[in-house]
Amino acid sequence: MSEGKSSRAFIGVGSNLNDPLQQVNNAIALLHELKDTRFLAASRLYCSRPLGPADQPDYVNAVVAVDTHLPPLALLDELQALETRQGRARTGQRWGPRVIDLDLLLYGEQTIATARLIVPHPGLHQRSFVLYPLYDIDPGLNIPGQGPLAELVARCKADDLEPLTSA
Ligand code: PH2
Ligand code: MG
Ligand code: MG
Repeated sequence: MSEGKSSRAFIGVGSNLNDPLQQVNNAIALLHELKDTRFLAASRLYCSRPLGPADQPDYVNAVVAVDTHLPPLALLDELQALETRQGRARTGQRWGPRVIDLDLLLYGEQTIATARLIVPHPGLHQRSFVLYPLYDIDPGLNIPGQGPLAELVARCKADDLEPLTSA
């Protein structure tokens, strides 16, 4: 990785099609190779009941932490390229099933609201499948505009979520 200051970013990983467990593991492997970026940690993997249309398979979800020199939109470009490389078609219905989903959840302490990118990721603060994996990696984290992650986790039920791994 190049010299100079980097930003800590968190990436949500999700899949509920074509062997989701393998899709998520594959995505985590690919995230190790992101340019200008140091891979820091992956959360446990979770089985998660679908948010949105109920007539779709359960998801496997995880969160990855990186330190990156890529600016937010360049990182988003890389994540979307990985989604495409892993067979994601960008035509699916909103909140519908997908082979792989890589969401830029947090980028340092930044708040971003543009047509292409909203950070922190909308809904993050109330989604069990994001909050619990984030907590695995960085329990002291503060969510811009929302407050301490620990408080959000304490308020969020986990009855739709089950850890698959203990790492
Ligand atoms: N992603 C969605 C819609 N619904 N549900 C779960 N449990 N996990 C997800 O990652 C997820 C979802 C759209 O990105
Ligand atoms: Mg997405
Ligand atoms: Mg998503």
